Amino acid sequence: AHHVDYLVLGLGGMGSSALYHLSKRGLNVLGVEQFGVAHDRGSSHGETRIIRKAYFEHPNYIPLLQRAYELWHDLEQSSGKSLFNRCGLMVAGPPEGAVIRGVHLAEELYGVEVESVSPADALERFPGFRIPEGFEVTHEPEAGFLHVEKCVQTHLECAQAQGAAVCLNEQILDVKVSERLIEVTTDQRQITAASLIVTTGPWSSGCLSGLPLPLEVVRKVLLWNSVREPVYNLDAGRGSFFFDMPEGEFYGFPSLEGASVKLAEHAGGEIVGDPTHVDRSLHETDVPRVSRFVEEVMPALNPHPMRHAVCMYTRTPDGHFIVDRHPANQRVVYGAGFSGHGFKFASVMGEILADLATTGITSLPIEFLSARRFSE
Ligand code: PYC
Repeated sequence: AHHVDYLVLGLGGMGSSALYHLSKRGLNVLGVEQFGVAHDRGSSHGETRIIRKAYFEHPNYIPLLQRAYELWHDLEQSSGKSLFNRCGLMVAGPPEGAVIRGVHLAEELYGVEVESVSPADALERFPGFRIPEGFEVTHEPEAGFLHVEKCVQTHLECAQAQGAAVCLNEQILDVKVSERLIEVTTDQRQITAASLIVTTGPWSSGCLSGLPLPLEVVRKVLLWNSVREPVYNLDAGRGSFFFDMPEGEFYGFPSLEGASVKLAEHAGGEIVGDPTHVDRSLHETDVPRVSRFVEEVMPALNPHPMRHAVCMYTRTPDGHFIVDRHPANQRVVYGAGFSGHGFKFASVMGEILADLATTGITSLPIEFLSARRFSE
């Protein structure tokens, strides 16, 4: 069998970053990916991902976001690539809703910069949006979006320049973990490793079958709707947006090219049995909820999509990530269940996984992401 010191399985958002951080430390590391670089078969594709610090999901994420921001910046500096667009994020919802309250909690606890926007100012600052009556509007100027594929590609290119080995189009058939052995069988060979990092997204349960992780994979559809009036353009200063509507949570991005706006619903999604064979066609039922949101809130958009992409969320029961070590072998670490809000953390997750794999601990506060919470 081929032997390596560190083996990373899955080179999407999290794995490409883990490979980057391990190779940056001068370690002997190999990454194996079943598809290509920055492919569209998992959970790290579709042009854009929101990045923000006013983290309404839970304030425990904010220290990780502060580090994630630093690391995205470092990666931009060292690669010379522009990855993070600080176009800002508008959040709108009922003042007593969990989203708006969570935004203000982040402001109070961590001093995250958040502006309150009056209804009159919202009309002027966010043309093309019809804010529902009684909603509160906030704007986070340091938020924005990441160019998702470019982030993955840059982590991988830099990792390779630092000496990491990358094998693409190699399928994982079996992962054996015991106290004494880490052995991975692919469709091409056997690999033994002193340490293993599993970042296989929707394929995590398959790769960590000895560990019953409470993960559910869902099919998520991203839509691009054509623009009727040019009021959503990034180059005119427009930003990302997130709406906490009575019907659900809807989010989207400024128009990058002027012709369309990408948007989607955050909740819901059909359960995926086999992530390799998720249905990538557009179903009739994929459209109406987002169309109704567009008709109500974004009248300058066509309510019918001109293009779509299918992505997957890997959800945990509480919507929080799982980052931990394998109970049978502490040199096996994993990050899973990013539940549709993980990509912005990819930079810091790579660092955390590299810390855990090399020393067993990290100075970043991740206790709240431990798998123990499901057995306690
Ligand atoms: O993580 O900001 C986020 C997000 C919004 C919608 C889906 N994910």
